[in-house]
Amino acid sequence: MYEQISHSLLNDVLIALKPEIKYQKLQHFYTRLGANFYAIHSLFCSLYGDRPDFKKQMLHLVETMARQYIRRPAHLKKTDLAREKDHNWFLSQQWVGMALYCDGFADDLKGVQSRLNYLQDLGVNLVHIMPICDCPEGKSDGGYAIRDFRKVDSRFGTLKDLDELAANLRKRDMLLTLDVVMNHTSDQHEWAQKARAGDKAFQNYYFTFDDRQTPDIFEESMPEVFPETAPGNFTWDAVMGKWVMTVFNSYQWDLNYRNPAVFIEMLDIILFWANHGADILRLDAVAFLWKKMGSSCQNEREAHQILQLMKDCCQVTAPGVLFIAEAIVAPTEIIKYFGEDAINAKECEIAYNATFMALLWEAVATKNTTLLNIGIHSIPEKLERATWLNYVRCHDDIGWGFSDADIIAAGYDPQLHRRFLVDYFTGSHEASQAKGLAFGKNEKTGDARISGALASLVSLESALENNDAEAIDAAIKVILLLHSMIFAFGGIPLLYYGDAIGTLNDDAYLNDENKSNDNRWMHRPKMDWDKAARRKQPGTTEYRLFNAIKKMISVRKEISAFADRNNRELLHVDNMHLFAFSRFDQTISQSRVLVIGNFDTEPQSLALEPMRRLGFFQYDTVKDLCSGETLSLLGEALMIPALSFYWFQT
Ligand code: OTU
Repeated sequence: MYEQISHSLLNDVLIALKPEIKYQKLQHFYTRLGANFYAIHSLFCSLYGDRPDFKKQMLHLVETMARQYIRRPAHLKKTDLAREKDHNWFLSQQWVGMALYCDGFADDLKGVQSRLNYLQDLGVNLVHIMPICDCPEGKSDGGYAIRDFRKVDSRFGTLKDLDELAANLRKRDMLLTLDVVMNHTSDQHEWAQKARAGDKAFQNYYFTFDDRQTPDIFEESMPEVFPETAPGNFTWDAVMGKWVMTVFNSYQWDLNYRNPAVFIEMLDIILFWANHGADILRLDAVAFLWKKMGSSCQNEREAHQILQLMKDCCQVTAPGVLFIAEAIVAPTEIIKYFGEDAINAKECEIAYNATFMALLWEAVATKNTTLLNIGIHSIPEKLERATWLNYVRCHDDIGWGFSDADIIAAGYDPQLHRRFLVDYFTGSHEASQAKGLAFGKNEKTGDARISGALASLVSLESALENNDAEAIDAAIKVILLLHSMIFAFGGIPLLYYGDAIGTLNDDAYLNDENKSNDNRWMHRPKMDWDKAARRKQPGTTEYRLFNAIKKMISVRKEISAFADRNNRELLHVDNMHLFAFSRFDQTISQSRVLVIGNFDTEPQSLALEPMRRLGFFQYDTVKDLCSGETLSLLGEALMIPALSFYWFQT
């Protein structure tokens, strides 16, 4: 496209702006609009250019950005300017996150505010509050079936409570992350209600069909997300007399991004939450944004264009705000959600590192790191101004999202190996005391994922039941080992609430008819604050976990090599139980950290000579940053204790 077309369109749009926008002083807005307009226009044109009302939609888009810019509070505009100057601010090792349910963690938003000291005690300075928007009671999918995108659910409080919490977080230099559920709405959302009542304009917000003809074609190539509880991807709505696309639960209607009105509405919602103080927005289920017959309806090119366009538009109004891509897809696909390049096609600055998460769990089950090593190599290089969200557990199930080719390269049969993992974490394998449950079992494909709390999956629950001190020790070690990996790997570590005190599976969901058929609720507990208080009592499990994690966090924050500047080197060591990589800071010589984890239940040896050849271990001793321990390097090998890790300063 010629820039001239873009320039002349921009002029037309600016002339046509409503007087209440036109006569405001919006210097920074116009600078950014000018800088981003070529990209915005190109993307908008590629998605919606064939519509007769394209120009009108373009004007509507610019007005939406301008209105939200006018509403953007002055202090957030100041932050925008500061972050534009220091645009890599989020790559710093200072950031450590936690995801939590507002009600599970502390009843409501006011409660969360009263518990911020707990987070600060641990060292957490980025809080992801799980969805807080208004949802129908019951059919809420844990907040991901939204009835009103601009209203805080009354169970959690009010928008004013959120504003107060955001202000309080800012005073503490903590970041706020909120969800925007872009892919679907609740069937109780006003748009769905209007569609149901026969309003054609709103039926066009969704994918609605009179008969099964088109749905049947879609079904041929679309996988099922919740095969047990919500089989198929379409639901018959008797009132509307139509089929509607529902990829997730039957009460979650997929939004139709072929309609520019949907894009503009969602942009407005994104900017609404940006203006309420969210520093980071987690964009849910982004892989699903574009539906195309004959495809899996995931990771489509247009889904990426929608995200690029969202990013460009958000940068005009609220450039300090970051996006997290929640795309739990294959490694080669996840990477694309950062964007294809930093100038023309940037998307989300942050993405869930689902591959690393799944590989870590695989290493726990097999007690070796063959697949972990292979799988990590399969993650392509990311853009410079992009970072991972590294996590061990989250509110969802664990899916075995590594590639079959990698499983084969590791010497396993893909189907059997995936089955082994499910057996291992559900405790049906003889070598396992894990207490997870299979989730999303697909009878057709034989696939299954895993639900369960971290502590229960690493057998802390069974160990406590059996009062087995050795097994308790081992479980604690695994929890710490897993955290040592996400803190050191590169990216923002995201803890899951409850994990730092060893919270176990919670069965309460079984007594709630709205939750009992979704076992992900077993790891969405009500925080036990008496248990949390035991973190202060030496000798308790809570004390051991909390203080070790707290220590790791504080060490991480001091080591600039842990900032994510594509400064990781994966190391091949000749021991299939060890996982090793180094992190370095190019700006400071001698600043290199060697990270080693032993996933086996026996001590494992690391041969020193090959490491020396790589430039490590040049002296007779080496210091572990976390424990402060100094180890002798006089032998030929270094023993790495069972289920342990080191962060060596070399
Ligand atoms: C996301 O999930 C959320 O994290 C889930 O809690 C929601 O149920 C879902 O979207 C629908 O809003 O879409 O891109 O259990 O890993 O559904 C991946 C499967 C998603 C989840 C998957 C995920």
